[in-house]
Amino acid sequence: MSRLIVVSNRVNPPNPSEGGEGSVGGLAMALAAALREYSGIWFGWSGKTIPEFTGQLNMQRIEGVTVATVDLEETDYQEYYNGYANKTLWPLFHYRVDLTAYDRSFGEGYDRVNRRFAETLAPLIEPDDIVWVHDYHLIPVARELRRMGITNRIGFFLHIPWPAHQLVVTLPRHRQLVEALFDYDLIGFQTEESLQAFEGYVFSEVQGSKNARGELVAFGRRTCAAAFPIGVDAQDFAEIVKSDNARKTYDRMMAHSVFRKMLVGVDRLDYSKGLEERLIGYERFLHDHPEMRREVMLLQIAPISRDEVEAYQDLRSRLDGLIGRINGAYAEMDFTPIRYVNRSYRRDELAGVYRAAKAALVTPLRDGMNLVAKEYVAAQDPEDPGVLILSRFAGAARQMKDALIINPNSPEEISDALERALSMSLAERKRRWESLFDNVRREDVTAWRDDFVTALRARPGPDADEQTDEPAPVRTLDVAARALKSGPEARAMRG
Ligand code: GDG
Repeated sequence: MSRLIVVSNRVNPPNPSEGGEGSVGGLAMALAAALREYSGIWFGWSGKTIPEFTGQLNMQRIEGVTVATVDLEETDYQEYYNGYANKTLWPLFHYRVDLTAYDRSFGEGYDRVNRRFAETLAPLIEPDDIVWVHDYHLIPVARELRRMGITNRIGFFLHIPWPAHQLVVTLPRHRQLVEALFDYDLIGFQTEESLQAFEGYVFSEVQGSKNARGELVAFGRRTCAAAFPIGVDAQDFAEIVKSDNARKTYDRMMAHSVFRKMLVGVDRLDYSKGLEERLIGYERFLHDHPEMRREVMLLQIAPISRDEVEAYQDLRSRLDGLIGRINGAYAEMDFTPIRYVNRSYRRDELAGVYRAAKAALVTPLRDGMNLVAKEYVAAQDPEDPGVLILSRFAGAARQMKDALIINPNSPEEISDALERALSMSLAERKRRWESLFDNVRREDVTAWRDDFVTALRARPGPDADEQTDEPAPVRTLDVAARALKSGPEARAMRG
């Protein structure tokens, strides 16, 4: 079988025997699971900077995964990572035009680093390899590899939302960015909504079309785009929750919340996660339900993220102020309504925390998917499950319809959902959880990976006959789209 080469900005295989300590990003968990299954290489940035770029590869074997990394220059780090990735694409793709920096030097740094990555990676690629590039940091990698004559199948998966057309066109180089995506054989999005937004851009901005095979045609090229909702390793999570460390953490949390119901939030400290809106919703709940004040407490775990970027520093100080205000107003001598923690925990400890929580608040303003929602469900006790309160703007809301779905911009909706979750009957909690867990288990990380890799392998190689670019009759298009779609029907079709 052909090798798989995974390319992502950071290369960070978590150590499962240590409970995955240190791996805060959702991406790392998902990719390590994929690479242990297929032989291959994980390529990306080492996380280190040096005075001058050398292109020297560091090869290592970490946790059963062959890892190849390269160091970047300080200017690369500032322009590509802190700049174009974290100050331009991240805010824009999360609908925060107000926080988006449109700085030309960032775009130049982004192109330069993507070229450097491609030049370092190209010698590692063997003729039969398939290459899977991840996320918004690395969109132009395929373009650069193609320029060097690499004809292997290359796929791309976007972990964050693809935004509406009107937002994409605020980018000065939007056309160039989208054109670069047409150098991939397959483009994966988290949701149908993102897929449709991308197609909307292609059809109306660059007069692209779909051909009879369901491929997108534009810029004189064709590619295939589909939704592949990412999942978690549900089986593994359900096992971790039985480990000693998870049980100890569970006992500790239960002991600290005697006579109270614990609510939990777990998020990187990021403005897309709706932390302020969540706390304001919780404050509204405390205000509107004096009878329940002594029955609840909120544990918010929020490891610091991207703290060199001003918007993240600002958010951190606003959160400090907000939490101080709420605790000041509602605390008693023996009770603090919000416990706020800026460090990260081991994965098994997190599992114990999830299990001890009667409800989870997952309230992003925009999120590609959100793995915390799925982990929370995977960690519940089937005989006494907690309730998931989930933002309609998380990609996960498309699959997790039995959560209490809320609009995170509305403090009233958050407050009402809390009231409902805390007074929900055991029968309703079980019914909702069973349906959620069924989905989390079926649409897990293995299904995601296999769906994507199978679809990429199925793409015609460079020697394939020319295909028709005639516009498709509508019925044929539907069939092609369905065949590509991930999900239970598609998997059932493949057996
Ligand atoms: C991007 C997209 C998409 C958090 N705190 C700790 C910890 N975590 C882990 C969680 C979860 C992961 O980090 C966060 O994943 P999310 O999906 O919530 O969010 P992003 O990091 O923004 O990820 C997102 C994802 O990519 C995958 O495609 O779902 O939409 O934005 O796994 O458990 N892990 C540990 N200690 C912590 O304190 N060990």
